[in-house]
Amino acid sequence: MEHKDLLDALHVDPALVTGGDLEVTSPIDGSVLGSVQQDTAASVSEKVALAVGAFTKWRAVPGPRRGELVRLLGEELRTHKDELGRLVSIEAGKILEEGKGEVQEMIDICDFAVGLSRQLYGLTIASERPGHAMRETWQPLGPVGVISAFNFPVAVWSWNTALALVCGDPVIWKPSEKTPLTALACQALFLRAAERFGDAPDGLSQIIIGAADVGEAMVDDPRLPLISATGSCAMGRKVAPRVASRFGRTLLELGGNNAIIIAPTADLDLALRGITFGAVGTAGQRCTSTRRLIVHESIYDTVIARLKKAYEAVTVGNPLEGSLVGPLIDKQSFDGMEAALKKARAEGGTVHGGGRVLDDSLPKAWYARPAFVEMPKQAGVMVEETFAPIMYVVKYKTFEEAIALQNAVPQGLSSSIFTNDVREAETFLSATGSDCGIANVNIGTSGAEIGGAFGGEKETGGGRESGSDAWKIYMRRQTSTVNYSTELPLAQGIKFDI
Ligand code: UN1
Repeated sequence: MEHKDLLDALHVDPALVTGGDLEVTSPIDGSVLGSVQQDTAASVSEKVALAVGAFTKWRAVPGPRRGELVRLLGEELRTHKDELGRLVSIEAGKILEEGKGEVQEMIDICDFAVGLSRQLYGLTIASERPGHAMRETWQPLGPVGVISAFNFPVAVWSWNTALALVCGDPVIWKPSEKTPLTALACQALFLRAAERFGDAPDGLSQIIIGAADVGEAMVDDPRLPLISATGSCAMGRKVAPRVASRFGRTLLELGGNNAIIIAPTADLDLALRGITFGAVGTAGQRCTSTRRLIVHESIYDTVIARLKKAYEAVTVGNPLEGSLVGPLIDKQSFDGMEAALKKARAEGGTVHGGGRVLDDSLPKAWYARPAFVEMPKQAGVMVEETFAPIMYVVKYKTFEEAIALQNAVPQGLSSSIFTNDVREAETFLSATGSDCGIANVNIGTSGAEIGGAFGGEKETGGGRESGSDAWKIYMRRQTSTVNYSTELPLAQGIKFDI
């Protein structure tokens, strides 16, 4: 299917994807997919006003009824999974299998949110005063601003939107300016769900398109009590203080520099599969991609030999035609990869793989062979996140050293260990183990399910979204004490009689 037919099948109004001032291209071959109209600070302000209006109505709708809208959105996503997955591949360059996987992640969070819509539970708390009842409830927060990145162009919106909607909050979404078409497709599917729902207020879900200036208008708007932003640490470093200065809340999902430890007892067949998916999958462009490998010295040579074989077998090419690795998103990304490999060589690294491919047949696209680099020690380029398929490998002697290496980077998103030693596995997951938001055993660093809270510590930003109790950030907590007695005793036994 051509992208135009896909947009049609996804019910995107053709007028929205032509004649605009932002050209959209496919990383697969550099071809132009359309052009969309960018927002301005003024149009962002109007959209926020509409969202505020929607909030006053939506917050009064019972949670389970709000869940019904999300159930319908999930149905639309199920019906359109193949088309949306394919459009994700065309616009973001990830392989079809992963494009569809991303849509499945959207369906999963919708299912989760529907169940949640009948919970949203608080607490009852023992009061120290006779004839008093104390409770804690969760109330809708207000319109939520969502900023997402090109690499998960649709799933991140759904993680936020499915939860925000059942929590009673409208959403305004600024997708990456590299992937506006998939965003328009999500919005079209949302509008179909809203139509079937019947009485959803206008402006429950809206999109703003544009670059950083448009994002700033949203970030600075005090009518948006929560800004949920996914992207680089550099972006988060700008967004967080701006939102904090107006006492807004942020949910930040920033960079990762994720490591896998390969212990002497590791099942190397499992480990190799976990490493390759984590390091070369999505062309190394997941926030959870495996960027560092910490290997016990006793198995180092075996692991390197097996990695060489695995990397040679990886197919790089058109993501719609069965390759395992698609293109990088753009030239800047490729240049970043080249610069990192150059730096790694200068720091004494031995590079396996890397380099541009398919430039003859696809001169406007940026395909690279994934690379792994044997480093003499963990330093320099290895502690930086390069959003490309590069994995650095170092040796370790003692388990304590492996954990120290794992933790010695500024980011703290995902981590994993391959071991069959229960002491190592449990220590890795303990207070003295991995310092990351995600810590896995005998599974790679990427590809988390939606049921758990997703996010990381340190420069990853500390936010948690998707499963578990991540919904609480989309709500305001209220503590209430009700006096059903005929006295007015004061807490802490204070006497204050007139
Ligand atoms: C991201 O790269 O921004 O755990 C999100 C994973 C996916 C999400 C990645 N479920 O790899």
